[in-house]
Amino acid sequence: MYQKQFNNPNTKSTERVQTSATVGFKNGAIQIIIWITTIFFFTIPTLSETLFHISYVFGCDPYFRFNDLSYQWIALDNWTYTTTFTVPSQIRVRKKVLLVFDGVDTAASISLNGIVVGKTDNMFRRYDFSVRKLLKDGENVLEVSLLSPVFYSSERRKAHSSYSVPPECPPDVQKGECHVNFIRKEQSSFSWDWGPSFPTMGIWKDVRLDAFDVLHLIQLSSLPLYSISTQWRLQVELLVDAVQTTSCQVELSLSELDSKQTIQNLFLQGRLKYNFTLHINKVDSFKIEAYLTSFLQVYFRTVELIQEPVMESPGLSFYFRINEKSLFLKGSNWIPADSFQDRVNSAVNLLQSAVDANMNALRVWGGGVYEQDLFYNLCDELGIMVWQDFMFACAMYPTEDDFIQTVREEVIQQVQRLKSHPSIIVWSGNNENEAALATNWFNIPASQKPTYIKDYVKLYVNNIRKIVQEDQSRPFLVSSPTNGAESEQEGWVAANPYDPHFGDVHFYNYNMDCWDWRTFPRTRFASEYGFQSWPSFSTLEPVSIPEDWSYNSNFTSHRQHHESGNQQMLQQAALHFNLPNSTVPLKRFTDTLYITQVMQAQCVKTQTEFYRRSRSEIIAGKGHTLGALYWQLNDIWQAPSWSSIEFGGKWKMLHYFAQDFFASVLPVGFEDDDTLFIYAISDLNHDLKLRAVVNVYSWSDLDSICTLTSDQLLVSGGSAAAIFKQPVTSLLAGCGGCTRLTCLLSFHLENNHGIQQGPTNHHFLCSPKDAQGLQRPNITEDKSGFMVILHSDSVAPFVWLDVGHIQGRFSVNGFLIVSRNKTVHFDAWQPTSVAELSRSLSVTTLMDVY
Ligand code: BMA
Repeated sequence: MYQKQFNNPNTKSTERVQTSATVGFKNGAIQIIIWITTIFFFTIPTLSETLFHISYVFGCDPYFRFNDLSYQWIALDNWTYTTTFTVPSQIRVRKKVLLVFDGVDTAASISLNGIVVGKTDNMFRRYDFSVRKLLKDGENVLEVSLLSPVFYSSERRKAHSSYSVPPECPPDVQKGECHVNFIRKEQSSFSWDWGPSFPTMGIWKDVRLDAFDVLHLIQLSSLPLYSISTQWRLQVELLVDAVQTTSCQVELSLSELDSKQTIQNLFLQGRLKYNFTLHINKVDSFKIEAYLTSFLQVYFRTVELIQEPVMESPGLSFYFRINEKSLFLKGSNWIPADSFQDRVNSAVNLLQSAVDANMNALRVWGGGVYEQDLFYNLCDELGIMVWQDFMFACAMYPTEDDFIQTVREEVIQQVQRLKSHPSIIVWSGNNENEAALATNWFNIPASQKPTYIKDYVKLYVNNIRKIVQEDQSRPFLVSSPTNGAESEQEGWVAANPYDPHFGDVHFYNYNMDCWDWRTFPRTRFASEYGFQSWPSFSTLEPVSIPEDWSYNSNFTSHRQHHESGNQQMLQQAALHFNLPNSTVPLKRFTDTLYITQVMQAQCVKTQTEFYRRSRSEIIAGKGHTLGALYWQLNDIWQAPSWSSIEFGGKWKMLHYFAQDFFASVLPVGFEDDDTLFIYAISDLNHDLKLRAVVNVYSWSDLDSICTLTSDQLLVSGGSAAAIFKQPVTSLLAGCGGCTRLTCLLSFHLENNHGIQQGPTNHHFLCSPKDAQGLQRPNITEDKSGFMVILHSDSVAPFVWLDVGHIQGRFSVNGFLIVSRNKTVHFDAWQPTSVAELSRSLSVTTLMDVY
């Protein structure tokens, strides 16, 4: 048993005299006023530390080299956090005093002045304990005794003797801990296929005393609801703790919209929820608008998940209609931004990076945490739609009473906390658990399957779904992937939850050739797909030493948590690229990191473009794709993974590619039976008249050999249409001696004034490794301000600019050069200088790695 003692510096009480909450719309505010007595709160700040800070005490970054193994022992022991504090008299004289923990990670016994006040077993719940009688004059001692989460989980597993709840342990390659499904804690904290095992223990959110005499407002939430008959109404929910039964006046008003209501309400003694409805006279616009006030914002928007028969296709559609407009969801999947939640400060940067890559949606994946309020506030403001999973992933779960009870409380609290956020457009019960059952990941004998289905339905349908359905403002899906309405028909576990005719699909295949779009399923909604890559050297360097810097080092295989992942990346890359072969070991290593990023960017681009061009058509009964969320946006540490952003925020090549492949207007080129097609895709609200312009280049020359232009086409807003079609042989024949091996295509869309719409795209007619005439370009740089002008004397694919450790991003990167000059800007996220940037700048092109 280890004791950790904190001193108690400068604790102070803060008086919260405000007992009214104000919410707003546009330039005004809705007010919810309850006339009650003063509330006091008192923070106990020194407990807000997580256990793994101990590794810093030992002087080492837990992410350094093999420290995840070196520090394994920390989570195998029990720990006690102790603090002392004195309580101001205005707190102690109140009729009720609550000791509030916004988040304890995870299994703990809490005592105040030697008396146990309660226990915790769920990281995702807020806990409070009535402690007025236990508080003393002078020094109070608060103790939080944490059980090893590894030990706790294994004890729970042993107690569940009747049948196993798989998986028992993660695969060996993940070097993780067992039975994480028995503890209500971030599931990836026991290791994942992209993350280390750091089963944290500690107090990960605030601790305080809340003191009051009559009423305490614990949670305020509001939901704007729309129906044709009643139009808009605002459902306001107050979770109130009343010391005694009290009658109070509650005033709801929205002056701008001329809506006001005053209610005399009886608040019964105890903790109860009260619902009020404010009828709104008129909302002029469906536009999401925010007005920040002290407690809550109100936004008006509607969400529908459309699952209805589709012409010429078996199955049902699956797409989101927001404010009566069908939207293509473009984005990625969010995982925890750090193993140590209390040091996450990158949300702003990561979410801004998502928006900068033209994403409009993120899925908060079910093996992590319900994110902090700031995350959802930012999503509201930045216009990122959130697919919110509940925190269950890739496993079966127990359903004993106490487990169900703690999950119920977790779901009630999280829905109350999060439902006011318009950014959340759908709740989803779990990650891949329907698929795990249906396709028998865990080799459950057929005779036992009904038991697991019964448990599945009990947890996600009869409990979670029932609670969440009180929120009528957004849909609930039981799992992801799921067949949605069809899964329900089949008793909640469909025979094939990956059926492309229904719901959403997760798809991974590392053995196929990712340049061949025929290998991708033409789904209604692709909520996960992806390929791994390595982060850049500047990200790995701080957590490694020179002996680690080769693709075959112990470090390189240690950081890879996905079986055969490092080989798969090279195999995929080798299909189209020569693999790095430098005799200088460090260069060979950094070139290999680069080539994995090239491969990943190109693979995810091909797949995403396939989904986007499938939005308006049905081919062989499949299509009408209206969602592409690739796996995964961010990283939890410095390691190979499917992410497009490295730990620390640096954009991989994929993220730069996403800027283009998620652009609102986009030309996509592909071949079908040796015919080149170009599709014009538009996510805009209005129609465009477009033509495609195709430039044919030789790999050996910067001057275009010939230019082809399509007829003009009316492209409706929110559609994808073929705009150009020509057999490759006739195209090349008409273009002076070109062959598949000597030429490549670059193309863009233009409006009727000849103005380019959307980015320029390209299509390779062969693999770059077979290209004839591709030369090592001579690239020189002119730097002025934070701008680089590249001068090239030949065609150069995958040109990569890197400024090492300097935080920031380029305007474009990983691009194809088919012009003599290319200007690139650098957006610095930290103070830097032209001199520093110039010193750090390196330029790599595909030919440099051969
Ligand atoms: C998906 C996710 C994660 C995983 C990823 C890559 O299925 O839900 O569990 O990290 O695949 O394997």
